Amino acid sequence: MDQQHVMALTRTGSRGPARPQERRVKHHVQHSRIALILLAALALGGGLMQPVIQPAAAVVPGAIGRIAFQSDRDGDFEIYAMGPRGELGKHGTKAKKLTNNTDADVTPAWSPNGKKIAFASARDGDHEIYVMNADGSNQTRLTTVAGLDQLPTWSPDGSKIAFESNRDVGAPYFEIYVMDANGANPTRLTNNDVDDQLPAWSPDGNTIAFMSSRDGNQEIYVMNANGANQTRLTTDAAPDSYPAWSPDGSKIAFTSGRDGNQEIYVMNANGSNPTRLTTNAVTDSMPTWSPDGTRIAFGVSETGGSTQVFSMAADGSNPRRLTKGSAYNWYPDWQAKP
Ligand SMILES: [Ca+2]
Ligand SMILES: [Ca+2]
Ligand SMILES: [Ca+2]
Ligand SMILES: [Ca+2]
Repeated sequence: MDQQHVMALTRTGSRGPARPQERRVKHHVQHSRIALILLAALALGGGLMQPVIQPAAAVVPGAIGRIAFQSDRDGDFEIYAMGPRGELGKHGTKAKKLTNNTDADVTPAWSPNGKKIAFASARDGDHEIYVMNADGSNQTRLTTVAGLDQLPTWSPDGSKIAFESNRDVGAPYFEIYVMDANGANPTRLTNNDVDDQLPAWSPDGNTIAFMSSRDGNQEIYVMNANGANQTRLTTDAAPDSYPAWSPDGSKIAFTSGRDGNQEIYVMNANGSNPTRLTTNAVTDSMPTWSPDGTRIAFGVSETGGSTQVFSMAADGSNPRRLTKGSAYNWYPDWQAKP
């Protein structure tokens, strides 16, 4: 699994942890209330409040923002971001390259406020977690430990980042860790002789979904954000991986091979009612929800060797290809518009 996963990141791709948005929705509600109060004050008292009202009214938390992904279209993997309709069609725009170096930059994860991107990069010798602004500026390393640190996922309040790592000496397996958003206080949450990977923080902040092979094959699990109460949600002989929370926290999308090849599924957050969303002969993987919950972006391996980012409605209908070319375009992560 180690080698598989390294390969996944450097060539065949990997998936997107969930980007919790519920807190932003709460903020939106709060902002709306504040705006209403200010509007009332404005109506009663004149125009003094106008400058305050404007930014509050302009906030649309949970609105569909850009889609970050990793691509090797320029020779090695970099992080890119494109508009929600992708690079094709009348409304398409070319993706903007946010990193630029000769080593792998992979697995982007938008911060809950949509202003930063955490990602993994091998630029300093092995995979470490970095963070940068949404425009690619101010790229800062957060981890400094030998071993693969990758797959970051933010807590919904933006204060912490969970990730997977095989850093611990004598433990060649991946475990889930959490650290402060500035890289301080890394703490291991899982501890066993199998791989625990692909953390995805729930929108309410209480739960981290992840993939583990502890019961014989890859299954989706959840645990408390402090590592307690590790509980299995899937029970299928095929690999189940890449959990991604819906913005309201009620559902988890994931990848499974249970019907013959890799497809996207969705289940209730307690594991009930798994439902297949894609049906085709190629690999569909790495789901990420749009911040308004209406669509799911995911990676698709196409015949001929390229991989592309697609999106579809949350019920699996209306698939739309978002990237083009012959490169690997993988691992989408959907931004809540700041
Ligand atoms: Ca690079
Ligand atoms: Ca490292
Ligand atoms: Ca399984
Ligand atoms: Ca498929």
